[in-house]
Amino acid sequence: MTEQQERTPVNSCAGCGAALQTEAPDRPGYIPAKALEREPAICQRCFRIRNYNDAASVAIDQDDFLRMLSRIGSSADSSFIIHIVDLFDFEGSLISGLQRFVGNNPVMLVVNKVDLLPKVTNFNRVTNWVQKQAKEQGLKVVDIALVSARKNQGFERLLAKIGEHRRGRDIYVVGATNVGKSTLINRLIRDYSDLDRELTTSRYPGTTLDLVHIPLDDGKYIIDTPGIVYPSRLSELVTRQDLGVIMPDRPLKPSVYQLNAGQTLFFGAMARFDFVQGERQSFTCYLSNALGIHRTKLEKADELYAEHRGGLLAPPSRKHADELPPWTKHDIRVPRGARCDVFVSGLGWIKVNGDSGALLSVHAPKGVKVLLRDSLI
Ligand SMILES: Nc1nc2c(ncn2[C@@H]2O[C@H](COP(=O)(O)OP(=O)(O)OP(=O)(O)O)[C@@H](O)[C@H]2O)c(=O)[nH]1
Ligand SMILES: [Mg+2]
Repeated sequence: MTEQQERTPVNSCAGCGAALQTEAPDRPGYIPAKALEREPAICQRCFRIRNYNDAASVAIDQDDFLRMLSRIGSSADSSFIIHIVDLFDFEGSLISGLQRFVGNNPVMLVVNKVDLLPKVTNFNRVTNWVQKQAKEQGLKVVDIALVSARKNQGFERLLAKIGEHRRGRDIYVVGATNVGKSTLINRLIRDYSDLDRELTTSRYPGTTLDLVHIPLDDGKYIIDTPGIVYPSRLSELVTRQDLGVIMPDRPLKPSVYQLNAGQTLFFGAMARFDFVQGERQSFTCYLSNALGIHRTKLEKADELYAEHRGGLLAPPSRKHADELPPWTKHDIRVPRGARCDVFVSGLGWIKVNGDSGALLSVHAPKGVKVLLRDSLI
């Protein structure tokens, strides 16, 4: 048996890594027997995602996956870890405690989806911001790179950095669901190798189901992994249809609201932003362009929500309104002179532009991460 066969079982799907089986169509890895001969063999689910853009979501066992991750860590210094985070959901997609899993193996932080930032963004500032955040989160990284796997931005530098730090090790690509792990590896395969391979990607979280080993020129592997599911990301809680609304697909067009204290913004019926106290100031919303924002008076907000949830205030639609957890209210004090964003994981952020401080209340589905951070832009 060659090393490659040993590591990449021939009986696993080349798109998502699931073990192939011909018995149960509704279980991961199902492939009709006659399709088994195709080379490379991909499961029916991957086939459907690629050709019809539809696929049932499949839950994988997170504990199994976390155990797998910690096995990477137990072999000290034998792997190079690329930790991908989504710039649109930075705090939501960062793996806190990654160090615990990966032991002494070097980690490089790759911040993906930079194409979503407005065209006029100052990227030096963003790089500094990422460095500072990573440090504050206690992440020990050998390097940081900003890229867009979709738009092929930052790849020359990314490759140079990988070349500098990898030193002949296998590369594990890890991250939360939907951050673009498989898209990034596909980009590397397509533009920087002669391999004829393609990993399955989709706009829904939970696409990759098991490890997928892809051979590198030096006999080592780059390994795609399933995403870690964090229920603190709004994007994990909404329906697939609503995900299409809250997840930006093109560069953000921030919208600016001049508010007086006592005014409220509704972001569909996904979240609510109350300006409770402070001088008149402007707030810049960095949210998917497809999500409707509705302004009202704070004193009328409860009533408006009760009456128009799922109608004027949507998504979610009336039919799906009860599938999201009820809102939790987060009281947030923005200090005088601070440059801050109110961040809602999976939804985006609201930049507070005033210097005079503010008292805010943010209502978001229970469990969703809401926090105040240094402003990104
Ligand atoms: N805007 C933008 N979208 C991206 C980028 N990279 C990936 N995506 C999109 O993000 C979604 C998820 O991409 P995947 O590559 O499947 O993500 P993943 O991390 O492998 O996801 P799992 O396998 O579910 O863990 C897809 O809709 C991609 O098109 C990027 O650089 N910019
Ligand atoms: Mg994937």
